[in-house]
Amino acid sequence: MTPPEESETTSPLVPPDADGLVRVLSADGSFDPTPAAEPYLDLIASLTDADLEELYRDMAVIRAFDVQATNLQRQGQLALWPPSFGQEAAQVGSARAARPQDHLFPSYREHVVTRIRGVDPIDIIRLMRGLTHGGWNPFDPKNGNTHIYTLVLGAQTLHATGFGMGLVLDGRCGTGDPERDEAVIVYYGDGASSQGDVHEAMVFAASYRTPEVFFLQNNQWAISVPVATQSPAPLYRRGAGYGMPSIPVDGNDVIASWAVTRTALEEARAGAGPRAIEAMTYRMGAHTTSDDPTKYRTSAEEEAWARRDPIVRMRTYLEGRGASSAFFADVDAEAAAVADDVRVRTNELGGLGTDVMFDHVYSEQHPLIDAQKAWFTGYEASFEEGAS
Ligand SMILES: Cc1ncc(C[n+]2csc(CCOP(=O)(O)OP(=O)(O)O)c2C)c(N)n1
Ligand SMILES: [Mg+2]
Repeated sequence: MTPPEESETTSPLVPPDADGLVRVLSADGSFDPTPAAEPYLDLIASLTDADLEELYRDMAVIRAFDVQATNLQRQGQLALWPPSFGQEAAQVGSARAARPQDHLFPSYREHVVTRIRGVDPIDIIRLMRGLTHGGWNPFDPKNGNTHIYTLVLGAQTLHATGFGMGLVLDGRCGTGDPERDEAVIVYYGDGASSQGDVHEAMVFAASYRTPEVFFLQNNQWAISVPVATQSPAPLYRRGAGYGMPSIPVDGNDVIASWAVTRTALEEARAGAGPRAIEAMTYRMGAHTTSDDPTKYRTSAEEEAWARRDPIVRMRTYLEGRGASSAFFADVDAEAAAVADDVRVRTNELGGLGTDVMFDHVYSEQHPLIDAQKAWFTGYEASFEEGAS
């Protein structure tokens, strides 16, 4: 059977464009701004060739890392891997829009967001190998104010709002100095948008006017639940109910994602209160390496979204602007080097001492944890040579 014909925006496999969608790059890589993109065009014009090439490089490199990490999980090196495959433009655009003094609260698949801010990708690998509870220290200057991954859906929106309230109360935003004022960006998914935590976070953000951007990556799926089940109304409209400007953006367009987030962060930082962004994207891979998406979605849908691949789109655009083949070769070489480096360093990680996993559960010693630690130590010892 031949796949059904589909138009650019009305395929049943790809939701129709949201009202007011901001997009500048069409799926075919041509520069074709939507009417809602008009207010952002001057800002976009300020991007140099080097800036645009950096956005592409970020996306291409993290995809190679993501594929490598998926392979490492398949080879038994990691317990789990949540791929970022397909969501690179939403993540790169939004993270590159932040200023150094801003604070980022990821969910669990924002691999390129953390890398852009300075987190060593091996720290995510260590987390997914079960070697650490947290992964990295958000307050270590090399980690660029990047808070740790949060697997409890939506909880990070409360952390971000609390942090934003602190910024307000400490006078660290809204002073009128964009070099000094700080903002917060928090990442969450379409499934997480149904969590009470997200709504509580929005209530407090709105009433305290936190300098905060709620960045929703609508990747169309919450494991096997399609986004239509989360809400009969488009998710970006929810922010308006809390009195926040809410902007739908094509999350597979890295330039639009950058411009919309840059603007929202600048406004929030300046004291205008929180903003919501819904980035329309697609999870091109499995939810995690424990998931089999063929059980709940069609290959026709995956193929329709593959034609909107954010990296291919940007590459076509850059080629049209005259980017050299030497540039693309250099990116490919860097991507391969980063992926190789992660493999080498993963192989050097080794296992976990039996003590470590129990040491930081509570700040003080705890009898239940002591009992679990003793049991686990005995269990591990039962595998040793000579154990009966
Ligand atoms: C509070 C809570 N409930 C359920 C889960 C199990 N769970 C993990 S990921 C997930 C789906 C999340 O979907 P979405 O928010 O759209 O993010 P995505 O994985 O698509 O990036 C669920 C239900 C969880 N981690 N936390
Ligand atoms: Mg989702």
